[in-house]
This record gives sequence, C-alpha cells and structure tokens, in this order.
Amino acid sequence: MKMDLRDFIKKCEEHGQLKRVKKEVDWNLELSHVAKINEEKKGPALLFENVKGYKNPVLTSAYSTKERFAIALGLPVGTSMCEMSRHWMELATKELIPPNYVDSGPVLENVIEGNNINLFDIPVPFMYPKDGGRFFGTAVYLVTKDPDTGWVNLGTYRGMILDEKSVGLQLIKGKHAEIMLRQYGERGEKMPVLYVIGGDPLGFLTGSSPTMGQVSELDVMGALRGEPIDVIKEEITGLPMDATAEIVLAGFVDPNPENFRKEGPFGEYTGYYSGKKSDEWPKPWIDVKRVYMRNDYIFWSTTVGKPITDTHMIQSLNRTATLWTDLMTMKIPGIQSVFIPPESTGRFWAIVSVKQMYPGHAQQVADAVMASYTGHYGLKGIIVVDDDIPADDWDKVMWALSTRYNPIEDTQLIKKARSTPLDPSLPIWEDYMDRRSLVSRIQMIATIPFEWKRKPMEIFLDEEMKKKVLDNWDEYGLD
Ligand SMILES: Cc1cc2nc3c(=O)[nH]c(=O)nc-3n(C[C@H](O)[C@H](O)[C@H](O)COP(=O)(O)O)c2cc1C
Ligand SMILES: [Mn+2]
Repeated sequence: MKMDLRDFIKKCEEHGQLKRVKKEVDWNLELSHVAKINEEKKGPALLFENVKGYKNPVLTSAYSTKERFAIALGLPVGTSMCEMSRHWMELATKELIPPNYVDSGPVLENVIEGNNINLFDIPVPFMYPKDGGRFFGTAVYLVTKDPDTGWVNLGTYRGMILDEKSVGLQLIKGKHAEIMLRQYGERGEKMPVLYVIGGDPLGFLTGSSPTMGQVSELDVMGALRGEPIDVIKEEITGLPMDATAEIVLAGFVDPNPENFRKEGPFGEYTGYYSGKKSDEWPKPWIDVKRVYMRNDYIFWSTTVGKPITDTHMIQSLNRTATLWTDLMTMKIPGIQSVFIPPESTGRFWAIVSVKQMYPGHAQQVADAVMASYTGHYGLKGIIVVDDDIPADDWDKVMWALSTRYNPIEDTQLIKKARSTPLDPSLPIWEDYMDRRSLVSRIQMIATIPFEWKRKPMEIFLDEEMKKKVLDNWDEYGLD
C-alpha cells in the first residue's frame, strides 16, 4: 500500500508514536536538543509545529524506536529489528519493482526558481554547538544517475547550507554518488541531482542502505512496498522524483575539486564531530536551480549525533537487511539470523548465527561477511555463533564468546580493509584522508567446531519435570 510522509505521521499518531510540540522552539540548538533528549528517553517521533520565525513544521526522531519502522514497513508494531530486517531481505531477494512514471503529484504544488530561492526560508535546525552551519540534509536522499549505464542511485549524504542557493555535500570516497561524480568529471560535465525530503518514508531508509552498485534503491523501495513508487520526471535534471515528496532541490554538482567548498564540522553518528578542520576536506556542493515544495510542506530532520538516535537505528535495520541480502545472494548456506546492533552505531560490528554443515563453515561465513557489499565497508568485527543463538540476543552471544571461543585459536585479524573516514579510532594526521581510509578487522568464531568428535555436553532441563513444575507453578508461591 502506498504511503507518503503525511500518511506515516498520521499512522504514528494513531499508534501513540508521535507527539506535536506546540511550544515555540528556536531552530538554533533548542529544537535539536529537545529532539536529542527525547530520543535518549526513547520518546515518540516529534512534530515541531511552532519553530521561531517559521510557519512550517519540522519532523524529527521518526525512526528512533523500532515501532515506527514497523509502521513504515507495514508490519505489526512490536516486530523486532532482526525480524524486520529478515522481512526486508526476503523481499529484496525476490523481485525488485521499478518505479512508475506519472505526470503530476503534490510535489509540483509550488515551484520556486532563480532569485526567489532562499534555503534560509526553510526551518532548518542548527544541531550541535560546534557545527559549521545548518544541515538541510540529514533525513534526506540524493538522486543521481550513472551517465554510462543509466542506473539511478539514491544515497543519504549530509548537506550543509553554504548560502541561499548552495548545499555542501559529504560524499565519502567510493559511495555511489561519489563514483558517479568522478564519471561526470571525466566527461567534463556537471552532475544533475535531486535532493529529496519526504515522500514515501522508505526513501530515507533505502537511501541510507548500502545497496549493491547498479541496483536502484527506488526498485528496492518498490519491492518493500509491494508496488511501484510513483515518480515524476523532473524537468531540468531528467531524474525521477517521488511525486509525494515534501521538498526537492533540483540542481547540479560541479565535479572539479578546485571548485569544492568548505563544509562542516558536523556532530556525526560516531558521537564525535567530523570535519573539524573544514578546509582539510573541501566538499562538492549543489548549485540549486529549482525548489519543489508541497503546500504546507513538512521539513524532516534527524539529530545524527551520539548513539542511540534514529540514525543508529536506521543503520542497524538497513545494514542488517542488506548484509543478510548479500549473504543470501552469495548463497552461503545455513544462515539463521544476522544483526548489526544499534549500539555499534549500526555499522561497526556484526553478528551472524549459522547452522554449521561442514568444517570451516563458520569461517566461511565470517569471510563472506567481510567480502560482501555491506560488510566490506567500515566493519570492524564479526562474531559468528551457532544456530541455537539468535544473532540479536546479546546475553546469549556473550555466553557463546565465553564458552565457545578460544581467543588465539578462533580469531583472525585482517590488517587492511576499507574504512569510513569518520571512524574516530583512526588517527588524524596531516594526510588525514589517506590515513583514515583503511582499518583493521577481527573475526571471532564463537561456535563449537563442527569437526570436533567430542563436543561439550550442554545442560537441558528434564522435559517431563519442567512441564510438571510449570503446570503447578502457582503452588510454589512464586510471583
Ligand atoms: C542520517 C544519515 C546521514 C548520513 N550521512 C552520510 C554522509 O554525509 N556521507 C556519506 O557518504 N554517507 C552518509 N550516510 C551513509 C550512507 O547513507 C550510506 O552509506 C549509503 O549506503 C549511501 O548510499 P550509496 O551506497 O548508494 O552510496 C548517512 C546515513 C544516515 C542514516
Ligand atoms: Mn546505492
């Protein structure tokens, strides 16, 4: 069933998952601080209806607890993160559904061009004290097209307002839009882009998912929805835009690094600022040519910042889903469950449960994770456990690490692998970007070795006695 941001907000409200903040709040620090503290209390999504100096509302914390993912995905409220990821994997390994082109939609209600464009007219929050500016792009995605193959990519990349008509973009090396930008550079062309807020709430979820190259996140959205997403061919870029989006910036990015500009710092999802010296890492930026807005548009934002906010929940859900999809696509047998915990910022550690079928199977799983599209980027550790341990049951994973894991025997270290430059455990040297581009990895195999003839004997309760005790439970005078 189709869903846009307004349907999502309505459903959240019906489930007691959204609160409207009527009190006036300042876009400068106050809004983000209310949102962040609310997120730390595991509070509801917030719709700020009275932002000082603005008349449009701001939505935050849409995905900061698992209940709102279930609403967005059309699943029963209460479904676990791991099960929602399994659902995503099952749909994404079946049939992807490409978007459906339509001629009109509410996104076309207001079209602003030329000197009438002023990004400061939008209630964009200023988040953290040492941020370099106001971040228009947090709960957002960028639409770009591979100039050679026509593949349309959706990617969530942060965007800071540089001036009335410019948004700086942090396209980390190797991200799909970054690779495409270099392709446009080789052709001596500017890259057409759309920067989208709102529309189907799965846009932000899939836009920030590490979906394999040449696969369009728009088609994954369709698969998750069970029907195509309605898009309009945007006039000046030719790119597909969600017909129900709240705000779309259409413009061009100059691929020439000489024209890049200062962006950041920003209080990132690691819990640290990134881009502290903003001149060390100049950024490409969107030259905004046209702005599309729905009547009474809703601005959508997320606080990013220290775990756990919706950024970490999103990464946990979509990276678990894509890692699981990758492992299924690689036809690795025996996978029972996969989990990338939000506490790992939703990206640094993975746990996989496997039913072993041959010697070395658990090791194969660890190797496959690290060779997969999701697992090859920024992951620092993988823990493999047996099939009796659900990947998302941390108490049991810790039991496996304590009783089925012999550190030297069961550990493999990988010296160099692709990192995220935002990882604060990597040194910031003069040649910052180079030193931060590689990280080491650990594989911990916390399984009972398949090849052992004599295996430890696990304790189970006597079934008959257990049943008897449970049947008479009330008589023991315990709770
Ligand atoms: C709130 C949020 C902000 C993000 N900001 C950035 C960013 O600024 N730069 C970046 O490269 N990735 C960022 N990411 C991660 C990307 O969205 C993610 O790696 C995704 O796979 C990128 O799309 P791509 O694989 O099509 O390149 C962010 C994710 C979230 C949830
Ligand atoms: Mn992609």
